Amino acid sequence: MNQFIEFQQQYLKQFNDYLHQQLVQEVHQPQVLEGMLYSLDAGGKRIRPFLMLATLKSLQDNTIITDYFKIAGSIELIHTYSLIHDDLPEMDNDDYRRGQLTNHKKFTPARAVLAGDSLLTHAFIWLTANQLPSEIKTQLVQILAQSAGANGMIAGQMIDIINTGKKLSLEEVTHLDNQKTGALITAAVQMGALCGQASADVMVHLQRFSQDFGLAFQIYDDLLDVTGSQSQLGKKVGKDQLEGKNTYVRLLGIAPAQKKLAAIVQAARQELTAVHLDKSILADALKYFD
Ligand code: GRG
Repeated sequence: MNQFIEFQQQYLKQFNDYLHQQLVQEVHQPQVLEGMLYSLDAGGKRIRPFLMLATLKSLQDNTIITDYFKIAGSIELIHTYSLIHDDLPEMDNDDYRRGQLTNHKKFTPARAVLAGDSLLTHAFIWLTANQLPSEIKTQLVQILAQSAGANGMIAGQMIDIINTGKKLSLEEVTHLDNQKTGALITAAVQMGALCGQASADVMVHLQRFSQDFGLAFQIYDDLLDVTGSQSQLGKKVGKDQLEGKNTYVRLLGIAPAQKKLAAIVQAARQELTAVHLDKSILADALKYFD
């Protein structure tokens, strides 16, 4: 049994429908809406929003989960924007994402830039137009903007781009990935913890848990790039190696990368054990790496 998967299955359709309907109601320019929905509806795994919701549910079992769809959705909007921009010819130049043509291939690069910009901006409408107290909303905006912005995901993306083809050290790759991939995952857990009124001590352990989760997610993604298939992943595989990307597999080799992944997952589990969350829905999210 995997409580995280059961939780996700319970709410996934409702969550996806909610995101779609909200955008249909709120975005009035037809081509802007079309571009946003094209990538959002393409069926991502929704790991980040469900990490936020699972953190909240693990802390407050009686919470009405649907009340937090807008908060969780804002994280997915940011993530989807980052994928659209990452796929552009001027960035990673990918033709397929989430099992379909990338946004710029379906439309045009100019339209893809605007679809990404709209998703990014709209995330902050959702973070502020909801029933939560103003103080919480301000903190949520801070967390998400810090993690997605110049000192978070964008910094990681910049380090990645300027170092493609050059070999970074293990420490440098970890720093890159903590920002590029880890920052948004950490934000998701932090936002769930904030909404779930976690104590300062629980917050510290959840922060460490989320950093480990983020790193594990990237190592797993690096491994899938060499062991997965295009139909499984919905995007081209083997590209990282070909283009000289700084990945764990390139740096360490497959077996040591797998060993490192297992050690990080174990460390993440211990953080939850320390605050008695080792039997929670959140703990079962770690089974993603099995
Ligand atoms: C363009 C500012 C900017 C940032 C881009 C997300 C990102 C940063 C780049 C994408 C390339 C990449 C492999 C990043 C690592 C993070 C990652 C594994 C993204 C894919 O996330 P999943 O697997 O995708 O959750 P789905 O489609 O399931 O949502």
